Amino acid sequence: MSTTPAPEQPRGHELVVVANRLPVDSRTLPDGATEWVTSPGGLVTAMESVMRTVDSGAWVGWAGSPGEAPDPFEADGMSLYPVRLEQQDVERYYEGFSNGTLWPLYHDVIVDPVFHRTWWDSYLSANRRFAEAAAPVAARGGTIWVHDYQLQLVPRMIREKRPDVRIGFFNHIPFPSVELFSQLPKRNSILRGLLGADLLGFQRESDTLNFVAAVRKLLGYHVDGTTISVPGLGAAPRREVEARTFPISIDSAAVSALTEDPDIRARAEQLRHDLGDPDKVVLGVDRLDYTKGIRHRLKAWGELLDDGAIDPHDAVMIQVATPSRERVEAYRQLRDEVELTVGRINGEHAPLGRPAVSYQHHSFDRRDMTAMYMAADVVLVTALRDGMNLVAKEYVASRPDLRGVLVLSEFAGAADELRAAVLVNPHDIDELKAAILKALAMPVEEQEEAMRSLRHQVMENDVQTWAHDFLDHLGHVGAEAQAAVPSVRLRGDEPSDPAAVDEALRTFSDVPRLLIATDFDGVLAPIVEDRDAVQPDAEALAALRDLAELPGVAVALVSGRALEDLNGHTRMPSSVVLVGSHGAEVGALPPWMQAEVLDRSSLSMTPEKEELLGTITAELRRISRAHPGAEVETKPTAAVLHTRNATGRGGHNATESALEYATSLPDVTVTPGKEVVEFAVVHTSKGVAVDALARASAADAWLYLGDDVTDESVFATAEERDVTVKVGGGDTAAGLRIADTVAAREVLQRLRELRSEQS
Ligand code: ADQ
Repeated sequence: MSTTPAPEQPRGHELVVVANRLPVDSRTLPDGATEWVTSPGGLVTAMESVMRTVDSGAWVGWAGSPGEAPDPFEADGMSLYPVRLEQQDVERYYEGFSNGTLWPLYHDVIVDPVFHRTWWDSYLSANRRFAEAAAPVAARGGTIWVHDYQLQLVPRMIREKRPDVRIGFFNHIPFPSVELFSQLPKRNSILRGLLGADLLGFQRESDTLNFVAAVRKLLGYHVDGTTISVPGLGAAPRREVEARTFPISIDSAAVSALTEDPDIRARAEQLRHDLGDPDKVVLGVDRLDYTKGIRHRLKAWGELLDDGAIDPHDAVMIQVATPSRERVEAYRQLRDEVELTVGRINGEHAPLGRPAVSYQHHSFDRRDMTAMYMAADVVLVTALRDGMNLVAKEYVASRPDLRGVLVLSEFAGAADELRAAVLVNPHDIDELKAAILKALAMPVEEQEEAMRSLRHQVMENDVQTWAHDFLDHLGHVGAEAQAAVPSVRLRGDEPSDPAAVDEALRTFSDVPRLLIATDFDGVLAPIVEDRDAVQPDAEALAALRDLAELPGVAVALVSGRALEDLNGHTRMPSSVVLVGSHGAEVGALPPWMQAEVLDRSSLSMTPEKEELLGTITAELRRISRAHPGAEVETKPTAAVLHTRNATGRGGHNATESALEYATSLPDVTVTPGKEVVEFAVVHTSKGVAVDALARASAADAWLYLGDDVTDESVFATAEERDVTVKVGGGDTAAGLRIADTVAAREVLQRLRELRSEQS
């Protein structure tokens, strides 16, 4: 394959695929040089077709050998960006957490999942490396498509770096029921990681529904059908994420076309001959994986021979078992068992000079695979659990002659579409035996009828349609998500026309039930260098106190400060609600407010969160020591790095280090503000808090005054009747702008005046 170094992509790639493996393998030539060979998986074929429709496509993944990664290079019209994995990552991230923990758990614990905390650490850091490789190479507004269970944290990690791109995720394996998924350590981090995507694709409807149920039960997010409402990260607004079923397929036309090749036809005939020209050839093709039900299949075959229901002179079974994950213990054991069973069956039943089971533990090229499918009278797909199972579809595509019978496990995703197959429960060995006998005895007309229906399904729905459907859909939901991000309504520093402000206040104060909420620093008190020396505007506070006494008016102070700190500086009466730590701490509510509306569950601290907070605080302290003047504030649910007093570029560098550190923390809400970065271990924002307060006070409309980026999360949730006021300059989603704290005081006094006139 010809490869060249990747050319610079100054504008980035329109479509970026991220998968554990790059679609190439390296091969060492006799002279010691290496060359890249395309590995012809289904995903590669699918992507080739979509990559042709975009100007510039890229693929990010591991090149297959541990240690230093090769430089990016160009192959088959695609830019490939290798990700570095050390030997330890291969052991912990790939063989460990991906294939020792997630794989068995997601396949209904056919074998016991194993978990080690070091595996999780490695999964986290490897996912970060994939995200870091993918984020910078996508074009502005481009699309990033992340694949499979090894990379479930990547969507969120990319979103934090690139809120402008559309992110899709496809899960190739099943998604387990919520009861099983709940066993997974770090389950919520995985869900949050996935929810960084705009669109999540699953193989079967049941997978989609399982995922949505897990989100609802474990994260408590609001769900409408399979659309999930995800609270914004930090200052970001709430987002809608869609989960949807996209059954994967194969390059059906290409497989079907191979059957016309005279050489492949000849191979198929030769194969039957080499097996001793039996009446029937039965075929199984699988990666040697415990999910594929190879043991069950061999047991059924062995018993049929033991019973005398099958004569080994008439029927031969070929079992192709591709080597897989041989360093994982469960796979080593499986190989031993399968090989022992094959040996026993052959020892007891094979006629002289030919096998009862022909066992092939190696790879074949596409042409040989097609020859095998053409030679097989029956293909057995007996998976105990399988995302889709492409072998089932490949067999169907290889039979334009309409001959042959597919025996298909109902636990394979393919069973949802391939209803005309002989469907079985492979756990029931008697049922499996009966299905094999039925398939072997099926009359030709019946075979043709079933195969015609199966082919209709497989030829119409190929992998190209699958990829295009997914990307089309991502285009739609991504566009909606981007439209939902509030566009900036006001730019620059110019305050709004005072008449317009007054008009808005008049209309607002006519509404029966009001919530008046405001930020503290920068609105009720000028920003000062020493946070403890803050001087609130006494008259503004007085106006708020008075407003809180008026009928139909609820008043709240919403601040990034810790609740206790906020209380200390404002000394508000109990009629005013205090909200601290960006919504994570809510003070006492007046008796008439509906406390149950405020979802306190997300606010509760667990021992796990306490520990996490301790780790974060220690790391932020380390960063602040390295940058003199930077300080760390601790709150009950958050740690905050303040850089206002750092010297020189120290503030900038400390912030950069903190944000870099943040990418390793998927279970933390990171909120950058003015010379401050907050790490909260409970997930909320000022917007979430104001929304909840408005509901708790049954307000018909609310007004909010804020000056900081963290206040944008409130502005973003405003509806038509709500009034949003930005204090000071800068782009904002607020509808009105006033100059400073003096103007803020005037707004509150004017509201008091207007509302008092009514009562
Ligand atoms: P896999 O578990 O790898 O994929 P599967 O869908 O059966 O399973 O695909 C296996 C592929 O490997 C087929 O294309 C098959 O032809 C090929 N293959 C098997 N043995 C071979 C051999 N010895 N030589 C050459 N080729 C061989 C995961 C999920 C599946 C899901 C796919 C795609 O576990 O459920 O269908 O991803 O999403």
